[in-house]
Amino acid sequence: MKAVLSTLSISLLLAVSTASAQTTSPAPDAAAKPAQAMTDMVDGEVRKVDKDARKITLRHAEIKKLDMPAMTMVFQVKDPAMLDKVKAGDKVKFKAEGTGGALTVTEIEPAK
Ligand SMILES: [Cu+2]
Repeated sequence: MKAVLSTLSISLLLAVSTASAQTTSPAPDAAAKPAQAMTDMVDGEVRKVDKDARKITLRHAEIKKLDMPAMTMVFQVKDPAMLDKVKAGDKVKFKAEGTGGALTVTEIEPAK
């Protein structure tokens, strides 16, 4: 995991120095940011919502950030109000964070 992080940092540094070397206007840098944010959102489908337990079961695509293959699993949610926006069967995009073995959904939105 540490090696992966260092490689990522190096890639980022390289990307930044390459970008500044080529900079003729600030436009390319601004365009790169939304694309980066998009890669954080994971495709999923809601299987089950459990408001009382603040849990949601999601069938999700690969989560590269967390080194996790596609699967169906239970997540906790950061805010139970998030569960009012989705229901079983919905296609969603979400963000998850790992904290000591338990994964928490920090953002979720219906997929178009
Ligand atoms: Cu998983």
